[in-house]
Amino acid sequence: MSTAYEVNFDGLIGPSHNYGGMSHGNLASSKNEGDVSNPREAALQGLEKMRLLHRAGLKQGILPPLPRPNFDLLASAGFGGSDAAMIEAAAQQAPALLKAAYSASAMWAANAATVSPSADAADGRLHLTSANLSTMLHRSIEHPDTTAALLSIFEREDMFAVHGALPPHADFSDEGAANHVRLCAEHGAPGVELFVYGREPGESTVGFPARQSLLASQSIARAHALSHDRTVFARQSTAAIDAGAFHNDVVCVGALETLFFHELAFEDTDGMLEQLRRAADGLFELKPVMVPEAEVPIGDAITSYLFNSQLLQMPGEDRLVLLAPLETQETDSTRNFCERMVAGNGPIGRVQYVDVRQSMRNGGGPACLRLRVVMTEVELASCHQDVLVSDEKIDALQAIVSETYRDRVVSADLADPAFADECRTAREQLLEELGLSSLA
Ligand code: SUG
Repeated sequence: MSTAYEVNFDGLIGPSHNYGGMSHGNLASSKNEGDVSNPREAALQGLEKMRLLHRAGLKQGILPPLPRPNFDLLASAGFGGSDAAMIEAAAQQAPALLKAAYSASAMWAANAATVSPSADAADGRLHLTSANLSTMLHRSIEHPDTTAALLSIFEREDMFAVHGALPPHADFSDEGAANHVRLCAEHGAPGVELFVYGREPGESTVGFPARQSLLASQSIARAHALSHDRTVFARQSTAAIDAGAFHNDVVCVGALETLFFHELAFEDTDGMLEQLRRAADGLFELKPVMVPEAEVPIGDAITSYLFNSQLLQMPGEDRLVLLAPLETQETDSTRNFCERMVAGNGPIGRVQYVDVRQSMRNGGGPACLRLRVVMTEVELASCHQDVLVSDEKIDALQAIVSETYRDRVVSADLADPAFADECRTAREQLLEELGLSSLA
């Protein structure tokens, strides 16, 4: 087995970050609709989180912001002429569409793709499938640009297989790694992949939308050449979705042998754990950590984002570290739970809090902001190097953000063609720093 690292690729928050209220079923997005956003602060917070993990000795990468506004969406809706003419007409005739075209939602890189490391794939390649994100209009426009970015970063076809998104139909609806957990003894060893879905093909649901379909999860497992015996499909509970867990990663996170989840996360918890144990047989012993509803009500889990934390193996620490949002510290039940948990002798030994409030107010915690890519040393050395983080790279990106991003955006700003120019200029500078100018 070759040495492998879990590399976190975080989405660099784009200059058009705003509170659009566009994600039905995502309580934070609905609650903060129309509030003033601060894209500069958002991007700086995200970059500080990357710096923290880099300094802790972890491998950290960056995914670039996508071009916004997305003029293809406006053109699909019949708007034409110059960029300024399209924006002005859309602002008048279809403001909701203009908002979708401007969304910076690609920052939530956990939704960019589903990733299977080469240790799990029969063909020995690292597989990435871009998510179609077909449930929400503003997110469904991400995947062509996401695929292009992934192809630029993971170029070598002998090592990496980048798959385009699944068909844009509800039966195939796919939200990427937010509904996928990989467990293993160590990153480079073969693992078990858990796919969590909320809906079967053809099934209609009431209440909040179930964004991940079983067919999508099964299709990805096949395309990634995963072993049938090491793959588990489990259903997300309707109670969790209706409480606001629009993705499984709002109520569950896993790393190495540990699965940390809320009591109400799964439709059949015992069945899911039994399947996982069987799939892990001979590889590792599963360490489940279930948080009871009686200790942390699901409503608190969702507003505090206890589970939308990064569960990390930090160099030099025996037990795992939970990198949680500040909101988890500010919520009594989750803070108390964390204190009890680390005082015990379970697999999670420390909780560290980070400020990602700008993202949180749209329903994105620390875990939403990153896509985990387990890479061998050779794979890491063979991907596009300019997206890998160093302190100097963070400094350079923060300088661009400080200079080119606004510190205040409201929906009326989207109607101003000058804002589109600013967004383009900022992105071009960031792309240059990331050696990805070909994506401009
Ligand atoms: O898809 N919010 C995102 C949040 C995604 C969080 N990702 C994970 N849990 N992995 C979503 O609902 C809100 C955008 C707005 O309303 O402006 C939004 O898209």
